[in-house]
Amino acid sequence: MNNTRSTQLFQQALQSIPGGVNSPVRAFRSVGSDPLFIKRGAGSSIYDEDGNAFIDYVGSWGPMILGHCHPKVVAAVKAAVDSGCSFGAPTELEVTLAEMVVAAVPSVEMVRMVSSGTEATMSAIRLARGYTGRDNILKFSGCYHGHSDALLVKAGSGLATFGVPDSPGVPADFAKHTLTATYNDLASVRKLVAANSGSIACIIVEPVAGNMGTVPPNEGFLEGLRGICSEEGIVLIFDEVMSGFRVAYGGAQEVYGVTPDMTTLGKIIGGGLPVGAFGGKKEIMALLSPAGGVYQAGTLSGNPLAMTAGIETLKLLQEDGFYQRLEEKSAFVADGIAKAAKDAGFPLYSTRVGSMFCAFFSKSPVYDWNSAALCDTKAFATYFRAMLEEGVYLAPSQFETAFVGISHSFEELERTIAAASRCFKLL
Ligand code: KE4
Repeated sequence: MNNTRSTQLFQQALQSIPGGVNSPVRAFRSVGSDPLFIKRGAGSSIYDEDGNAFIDYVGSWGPMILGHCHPKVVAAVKAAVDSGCSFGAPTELEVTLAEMVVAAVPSVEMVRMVSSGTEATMSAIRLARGYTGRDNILKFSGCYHGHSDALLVKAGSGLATFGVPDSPGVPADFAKHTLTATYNDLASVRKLVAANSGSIACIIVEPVAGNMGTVPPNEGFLEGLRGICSEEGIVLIFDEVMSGFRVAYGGAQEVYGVTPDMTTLGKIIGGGLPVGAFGGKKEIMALLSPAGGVYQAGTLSGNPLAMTAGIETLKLLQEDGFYQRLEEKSAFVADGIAKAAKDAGFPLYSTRVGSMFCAFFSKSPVYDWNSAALCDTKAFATYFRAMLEEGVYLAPSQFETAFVGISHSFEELERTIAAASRCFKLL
């Protein structure tokens, strides 16, 4: 594959951007390759600066559930930009998207818009601390909730890829307020809660973990967290930045029937433009400035272009049969890749929740960070590079999720499976 232009651009980028990228995982460090510079996307495909075409399973890490450049989203944003990019004042668009989120997500009675998932989780935690008057928080190793200091403690995405579970620059005094339990292990949660009784403000969890690869919740895990939080007066936060509007229109909380006290969102609700959000019970959200004393703010929060892209995207997700069609496509490709590995005699542990799926290079089941970390990341890197040569763009890390979009055709899914079949035989 010719990637001359990407190589030139990467060398140029390295002079002015740390690591040559604006987000670490994009650097392809864990797959032993230089990143490709993408020129454009269209539907389920992306095209790099050398003209190579790829079937895209990253989809901007989740937002592009409709595929790239959906005509209705593009048209709406083009029209919106003619009215202005940003006012720093309330607009009707913010009310419209807020009402769509409230109508869709069971736990959300009120919602605040921000500009990233990191802002959403950071703010939700501050609000939970303000609501409970407690300082400690509890998260799960292998889960990633963005890069605010309190959450860069055994984070799952990015840092896990680099095998650096804690980040330099996070003061020990901050990290000590973050307790870390084991995903899918309620006993580990109960132990920490008992040892810190009355001091935990919130438990934040990815209801479907997507940042150590895709790890579904075990039967009873989410219900167990709900019970513990209700008993202990702990705010249960579902971080649905990735799973929200992805695994169902109402997110994982609709799929599993467990309602948290707060939910964080991002990615899909911006339709590819920068949006995050946090919402929940009115009695909690009422404490948020300027209604209450818990401060949070943002110059571009509720940005009209981002709101427009989000509104148009959510409208299209409500079309009859959307999630059923997405489920059929997702099952087809994930099962096809799993079968290709099996037929090649290659050990793979496959997981999928809706249109989030992962091929773990592991002989044994993956159900938490410790089991995910045993994956053969070298073999994954070889597979990733081989799939790229086949025109299939996967997430450049074993510890990420692959996303199917509604614009992926069955012909492309079949091509993906055939490519995987050839690649597994190389390993
Ligand atoms: P952002 O700040 O990147 O918008 O959102 C942080 C975040 C919060 N919560 C969950 C569950 C997330 O998955 C994320 C971000 N996801 C990663 C993908 N693993 C973004 C990709 C990147 O870091 O470049």
